[in-house]
Amino acid sequence: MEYDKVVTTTAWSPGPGCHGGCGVKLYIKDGKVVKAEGDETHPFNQGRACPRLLALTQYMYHPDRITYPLKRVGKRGEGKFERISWEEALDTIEAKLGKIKEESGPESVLFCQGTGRDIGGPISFLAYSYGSPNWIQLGLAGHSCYTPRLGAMMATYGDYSVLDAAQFSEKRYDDPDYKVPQIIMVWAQNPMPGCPDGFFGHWIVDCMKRGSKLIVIDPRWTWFASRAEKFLQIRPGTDGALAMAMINVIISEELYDKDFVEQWTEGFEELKHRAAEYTPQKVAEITWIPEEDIIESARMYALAKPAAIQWGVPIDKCPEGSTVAQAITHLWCLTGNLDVPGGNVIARPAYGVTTYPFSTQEMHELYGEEFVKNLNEKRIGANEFPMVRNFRGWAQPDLAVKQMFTGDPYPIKACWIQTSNILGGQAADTRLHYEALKRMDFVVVADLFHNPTTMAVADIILPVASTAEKESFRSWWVPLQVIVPAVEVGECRSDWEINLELAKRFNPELRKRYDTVKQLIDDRLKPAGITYDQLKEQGGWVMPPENSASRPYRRYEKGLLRPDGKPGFRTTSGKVEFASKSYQDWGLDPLPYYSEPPESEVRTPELFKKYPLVMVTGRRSSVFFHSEHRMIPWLRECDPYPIVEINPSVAGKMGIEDGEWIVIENDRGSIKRKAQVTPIVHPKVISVPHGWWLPEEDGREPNLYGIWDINCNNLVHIGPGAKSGYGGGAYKTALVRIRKANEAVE
Ligand SMILES: Nc1nc2c(c(=O)[nH]1)N[C@H]1C(S)=C(S)[C@@H](COP(=O)(O)OP(=O)(O)OC[C@H]3O[C@@H](n4cnc5c(=O)[nH]c(N)nc54)[C@H](O)[C@@H]3O)O[C@H]1N2
Ligand SMILES: Nc1nc2c(c(=O)[nH]1)N[C@H]1C(S)=C(S)[C@@H](COP(=O)(O)OP(=O)(O)OC[C@H]3O[C@@H](n4cnc5c(=O)[nH]c(N)nc54)[C@H](O)[C@@H]3O)O[C@H]1N2
Ligand SMILES: [Mo]
Repeated sequence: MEYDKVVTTTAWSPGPGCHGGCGVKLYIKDGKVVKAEGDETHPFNQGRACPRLLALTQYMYHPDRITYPLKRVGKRGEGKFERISWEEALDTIEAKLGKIKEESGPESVLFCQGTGRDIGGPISFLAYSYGSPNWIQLGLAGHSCYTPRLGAMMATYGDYSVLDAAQFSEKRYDDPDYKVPQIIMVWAQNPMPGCPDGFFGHWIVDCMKRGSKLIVIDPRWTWFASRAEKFLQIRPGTDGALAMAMINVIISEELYDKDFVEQWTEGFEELKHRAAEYTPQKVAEITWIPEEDIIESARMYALAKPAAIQWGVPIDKCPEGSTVAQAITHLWCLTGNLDVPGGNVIARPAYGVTTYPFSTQEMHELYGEEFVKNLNEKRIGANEFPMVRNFRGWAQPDLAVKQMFTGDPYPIKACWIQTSNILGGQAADTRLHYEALKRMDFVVVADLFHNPTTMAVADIILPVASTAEKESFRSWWVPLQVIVPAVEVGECRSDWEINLELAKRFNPELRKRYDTVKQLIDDRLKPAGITYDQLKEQGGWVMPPENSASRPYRRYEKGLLRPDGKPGFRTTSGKVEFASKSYQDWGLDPLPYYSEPPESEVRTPELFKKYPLVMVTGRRSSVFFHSEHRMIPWLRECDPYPIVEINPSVAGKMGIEDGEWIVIENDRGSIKRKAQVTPIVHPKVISVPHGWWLPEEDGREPNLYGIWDINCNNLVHIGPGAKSGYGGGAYKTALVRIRKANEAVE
């Protein structure tokens, strides 16, 4: 085929979904994208692309895509919407939210996002310009996605880390300073379909090709597990105990890095004392992992130089996720694998550019200390949880949903929902969030497609531009890169464009600063000394130079991490803190410990008799991003049904055949799933993918695209909550039972 032009850009939602970063080429013919593929010159993905990117054209030009603003004309849930102009949509929003601000205060509006697509920047900008402190992932119980891990690393050494796959150097694996990790511990993650949190999953395969060996910790045989030296088939939610036992082995056998520990850390004796409680023998019982496997894995990891850990979201979803993450963080600190080639390197946003204020530190840099202080007065959860107050800018989701009912300490009147399908994917306890959202006076959803949330509660829907239609930028983590618009579709506008326009209406001061989105981007790019157009001209991306704070290695030796320029880490002590002073200040145990899942064979044995299976939800599919893409033909064909994976020993006993529809239930309700009988799951566990709704079904109430029948979050509770306010969303540990669909309910 002949093309009119090829546009080189970055793909970062909407389209492929995901946490982004891939360089892509979009082929344009007659004003339309006709083909999308990976850009082989881009250091992030080196030409590779996921199925969702390859299906971009089906996504962009799907007949169901919303391409102009809509207002609801029938009752909520009737599915009657009418086309309106952008002017009418924005005027209505301005008037309604303006009135709510006047009558109830700006804090009574929640600004709700889903996971970290290209949204944290625009939505926080709008929330703060409007005056609301309540920027939130509504429904994400315990804010259990990445935040507990980020918080633990920040509290331990004042920065975040990721596995070093040479991603911080444009030469990648050929960089002479780089070393391949001898051992990679893939812990509670399946990075290939997921590419989570700025990490490209295939980098692990690249490392394997160059010699890395794997230890995999998962209740399920993943592709990586089947190729690992050691596969630890763990009981869901017990990772904290396993990490403590590994620390125990590494300390008692003196396998830790003595020089690093002595020179750069403190709190070692306290940690040693705490870890002594967690003998491999005791932990073997807790975790279902044989004692010798725990010991051998700890030795393998500690003796390998370098070694790295790549970890996933189930850690956050453990009870007290921030303490589990702390224990795992200690593993790479104890073994001296912090910020060394092939270890867990410190990851900072490229050039210190903020696309998305990850932490309070960045909030201070963007908005000033006074602003953050005021924000905390009314931010939901900031007064109850010191870690929520001091570590990140978000509101706490479990308290927020309660407040939507109680109005205490102030009423919640409206939700602005942008990049989140709360009822189709994000929220634990779907019914609770459905009822909470129904109570709102006004709900705006900015999305590309209808979904159960738009159908149930949207009053206004704004049509959003895909990744191929927008101007944006990204500094998570490297390279610093721009997103370049290739075409236009209908009347769709980018999240930045929508939010900047509304922000100016609520805060006219902004008119003086930003006429266009590009001006705003240029402002954010200032720390890099480059403009959007310059970056676009030079190919769209740039890597931070050597010896800068956003490039490894061993920055703690060079004085590149602390604001005072001294060697050491960005903690009060300047050291890695095994006993965290921040945790202590926040009223938490300064040392890591294990706590049992809220429902389990150990904690609730009576319940376990009734519901003897652990339901692990949410393993990622490479053709879907959460609840997205179910309507895209090429993608749905690869993963057509809402399934449940069941071990043959369990299915056999119950006479369940592969492919048969079955019921999964607990005291909270029941759902239907198609059985996939497979030995890859542990016999005491079933694995249930999340985010399922059926776009081909009736979207109107009461059906709502079938969510009450198939969304697994009907069976997931929001959990008792973690002490820190972060962690413990019970998405991986609910107890359930299964039965054939044709059996009568007891
Ligand atoms: N059972 C279970 N539930 C889970 C999980 C689990 O493991 N198990 N995981 C949880 C986790 S970790 C997370 S982070 C949440 C995620 O939950 P969400 O991030 O809410 O994910 P989605 O349900 O896909 O909803 C995203 C919506 O935003 C739209 N969208 C996509 N990109 C953009 C964009 O750039 N702009 C705009 N305006 N709209 C966009 C999509 O069309 C879709 O309707 O789900 C949680 N839910
Ligand atoms: N294609 C695609 N990519 C995605 C997403 C998507 O929906 N689709 N979602 C994005 C988001 S927001 C996130 S947070 C990431 C999440 O991506 P991951 O962190 O990889 O999370 P999961 O796929 O939920 O689980 C990973 C593995 O952990 C195992 N597991 C489950 N429970 C436990 C446990 O208690 N302990 C241990 N050790 N293992 C456990 C599962 O069996 C699974 O193999 O992916 C991101 N990337
Ligand atoms: Mo997530």
